[in-house]
Amino acid sequence: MPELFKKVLVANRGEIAVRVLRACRTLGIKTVSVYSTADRYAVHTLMADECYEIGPPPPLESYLCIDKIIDAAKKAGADAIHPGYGFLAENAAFSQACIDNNLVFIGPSPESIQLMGNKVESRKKMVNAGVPLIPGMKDAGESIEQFRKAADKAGYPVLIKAAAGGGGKGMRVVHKQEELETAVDGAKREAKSAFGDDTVYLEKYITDPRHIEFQVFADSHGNAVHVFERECSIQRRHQKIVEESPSIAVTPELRKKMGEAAVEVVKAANYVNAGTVEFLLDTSGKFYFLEMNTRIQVEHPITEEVAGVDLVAEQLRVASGFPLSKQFKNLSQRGHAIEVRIYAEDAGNNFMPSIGKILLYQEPTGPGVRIDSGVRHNSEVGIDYDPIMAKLICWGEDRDTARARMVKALSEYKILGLRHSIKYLSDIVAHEKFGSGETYTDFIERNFSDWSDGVDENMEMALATAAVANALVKPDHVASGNGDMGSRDYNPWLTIGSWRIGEKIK
Ligand code: MV4
Repeated sequence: MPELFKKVLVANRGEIAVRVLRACRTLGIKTVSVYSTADRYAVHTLMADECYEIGPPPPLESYLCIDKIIDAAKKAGADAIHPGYGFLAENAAFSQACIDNNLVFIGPSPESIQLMGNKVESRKKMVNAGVPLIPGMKDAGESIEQFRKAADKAGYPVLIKAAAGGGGKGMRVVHKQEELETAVDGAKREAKSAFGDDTVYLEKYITDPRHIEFQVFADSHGNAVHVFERECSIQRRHQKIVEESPSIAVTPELRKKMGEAAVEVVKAANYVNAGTVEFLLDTSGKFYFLEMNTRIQVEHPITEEVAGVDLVAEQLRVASGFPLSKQFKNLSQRGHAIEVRIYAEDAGNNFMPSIGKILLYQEPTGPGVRIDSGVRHNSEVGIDYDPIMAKLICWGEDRDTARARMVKALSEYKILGLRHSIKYLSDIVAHEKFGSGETYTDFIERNFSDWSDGVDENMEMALATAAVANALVKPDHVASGNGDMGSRDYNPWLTIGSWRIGEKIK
């Protein structure tokens, strides 16, 4: 009989580190965090039972430094390392280094990570497994003649992609033959500089697709399941903005077919632990394997809410050697969940990162409202890392209830001291086209390319002044007509609406 880990090191920071630390606590596992000097007082640092400094703020000198993290794990006597997402999560060398040092990497094998990191190799593997692929090259392209032939066969438009790619880097759309050679050369150059590998290949370009991904899970005893889909079509420059589950484009029949294909991918890759199989769904309802992400993802909570499972706790159990727990063998979907990512950035000004100290931090709550956050009152948001502060996840019996809860929760979410994306997110979720489910990958470009928050700096200053004045008013001096507020703490943040303090008046 396997035994749960006694102590786990979390090789990450921010909201995902906090999420993993929570799961460890739920299972009674002792926790170790690592932190850069910029994160000395971060939530994840202070929350663990033990913490180890691993270097200066730049990721290459701390959160990406394999040796320092392995050293910390050994010093602490940890049994296993959870990599979260980003940083070293999909680094085969890190997964291998854990094995070499007698530590369990909470994730798949180095071989699975490597296979899925190479899009040409993973395509080859999936052809053999009978998983539907986007029409295109069976191998990396060598000569321009090969690209011409493949493009003619697939039919224009086509897409040039980097084998080492993913996340959109090194992609070029080609509409006619005359543009092909330039696009191949450009894609090669970009791939070389982004990944140190200039291997590129060609696929038919799917127009107006939806991005549908399946959560998958496999144990080390040969069991593999899917935990339904997430629709992540609402993106901006390959950054997801809103995710939901279930997808309104997926019927029960399609779910069955796509889910079976996702499980085939898992089996063909000898995959163990949590993963995500991405598909494109075209306008005619055909689906194609896109890639597999070999990590727990940012948007995993919507799956947890709809399926009623704890994916991170299951990662810990499965990595300890347990078979999939019984709730994973009898899964069903209930209701609808939506997630938005709360970033420290200025959505009204080209999404410039916004740095500084959080002066006031107030999270919403209520039925169906969940927040996974990595910050609190007085947290510093710096320039060294991805500026995600938190995720807000709303669940409801149906999509409209989840949406209404999201809009309400966003209106109660108060973060002062930095620019943030709350109003932008609220406008998206409340948008008529979002309501009707026209959520294709060009949703943002189509409907939000000229979005502005409509807040003028003078008005903001006036509102800030009014809020301070209001905060100084004693409850029994509040104007009548508001019910029996006299007996409560008067809190102006609840009703003041979506204003914030920006850089200019800090
Ligand atoms: C595609 C595609 C259309 N046709 N492949 C973007 C990120 C990378 N993982 C794959 N991507 C795409 N691959 C073919 N053959 C369109 C995209 C794409 C996209 C995919 C999912 C979500 C948002 C997207 C936004 C632009 C392009």
